[in-house]
Order: sequence, then C-alpha cells, then structure tokens
Amino acid sequence: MQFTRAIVRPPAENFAAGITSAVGGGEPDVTVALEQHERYCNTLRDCGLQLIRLATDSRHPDSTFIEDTAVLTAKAAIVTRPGAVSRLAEATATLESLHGYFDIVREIKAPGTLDGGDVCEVDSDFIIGISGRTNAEGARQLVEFLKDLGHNPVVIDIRASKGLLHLKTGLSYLGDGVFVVSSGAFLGDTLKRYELINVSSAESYAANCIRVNDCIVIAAGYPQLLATLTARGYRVAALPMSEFRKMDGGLSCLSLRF
Ligand code: CIR
Repeated sequence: MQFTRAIVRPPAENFAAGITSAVGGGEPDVTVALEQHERYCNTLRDCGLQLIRLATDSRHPDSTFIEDTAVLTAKAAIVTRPGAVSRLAEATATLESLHGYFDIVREIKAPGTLDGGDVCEVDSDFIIGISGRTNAEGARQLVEFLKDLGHNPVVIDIRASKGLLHLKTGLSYLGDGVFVVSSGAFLGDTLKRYELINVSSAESYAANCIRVNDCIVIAAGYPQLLATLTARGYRVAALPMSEFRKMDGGLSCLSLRF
C-alpha cells in the first residue's frame, strides 16, 4: 500500500511515566527519545510522507505510541478503545485529529478493547490478535467493521506467546507476500501461505518493523535482519529506538500511516 501521510505525536516530558514491563533496560531519557522521534519523523518524510504532527500530551505518557489508538484503512478510520485504562482517553484525542481525512469513521465501544498494535494489514486483509490488551469483543467489533468495508479479517489468540505485548511486537508484513516474524510468535497456520523471514531470539525486538512505500524501516542494532533485508534488495533505514524500547514500544507504534 502506498502511503502519503502519517500522524505522529512526540513523547511528552513525562514519557518515562508510561507503562513498561521494564525488560528493555532502565528508565528512558526523554531528550534522547525526542531526538530518536525526530529522526523517525525525518525518515518518514524521506519515504515521501507528509507528517501530521500532534502536540505532546503529558496527560497520557504513552501517547507517543499513537498506532494503538486507531486502525486506518484505505477507506476508513476505526478509532480503538485501548486495553490499558491509562490509555483510554488517547483514542478520543486521535479521533479529533482524524476529522477531514476520512469519510468513514467508526469507534470500538465498551466492553470491547482493542489496541492498533494488535492489527496487521496484509494487502487488503487483516490479522487481528487477541492479546492482554485486545479482547474478544474488541476483535469482534473490528471484524464487523472490516467486513462491512469489504475486507477479510482473521482473528488469532496470541496470549500464549509470552513476551508479545501486541501482535505486531512479533510480526510485520513487508508486502509482496513476505512477513518478518520473531521466533517467540506462535501463529499456527495463520501465515502458511506466506514467505517468512524469521528473526533470531537475540533479534526479536527487530521483528517490529514497517514498510513505508519503497523503504523498510527497522530498529538499529540488529545486524542479522539488516543483512537479510539488504541481501534481498530492500532499501532499509535502521533507526535508533533504545528509549522507546524501554517503554515496550517499537517502530510501528510511533505513527499512523495512511
Ligand atoms: C504500552 O504499554 O501501552 C506502551 N508503553 C507501549 C505501547 C507499544 N505499542 C505497540 O506496540 N503498538
């Protein structure tokens, strides 16, 4: 899918107060996080995107992970209902920013919960993960919306995949029938029709990467995946993500691309 725009929200000064499993190693440095975010924004621009840059929001320290607040398709925006209570109101803020860009806007309603990180678009179809954040009702509502829009959604339960906060923590779709998948993602037969690039357990964080038009953006510091993608002829940009990793966030979480 060709993207022309992305919505981003830089980290607020209290970014370190967000939710973390603390496996990424210590408290993030907000100044470094802002530099890394700026570099991320510049890379999206280099890939041809116009950025819609929202104001920082210190009421919601996780609000830089804006992907979790909406699912954007070619025709519609579905505003989510994030599964972490501290993040619920982030979706309302995203809803306001979407006006004027989408004719069709839908919202996940209680008792459904859904994080955008659990939704992977695969050409015009979707994989939805039931996780610690996305419940069965949230997935059901999204399936209905997507079917109405002519898509073909599939739901899988990833709760047995320890270490996967979200579906896209462990997999990314690169287009052309190719996925990047972490060894910790237990997906059964879901991806059997596709070609898989498996990342080693040492590089599992790198499984969250994004294709932005003709470029694959990956986290810096994962030489095996970088070498594999480069050898396959992809244009790759590798970005430092250390401070977002400390808060369990990856590359996909930092923008809503459409
Ligand atoms: C959270 O726990 O909600 C944030 N600290 C990280 C969210 C990362 N989002 C994503 O993977 N889509």
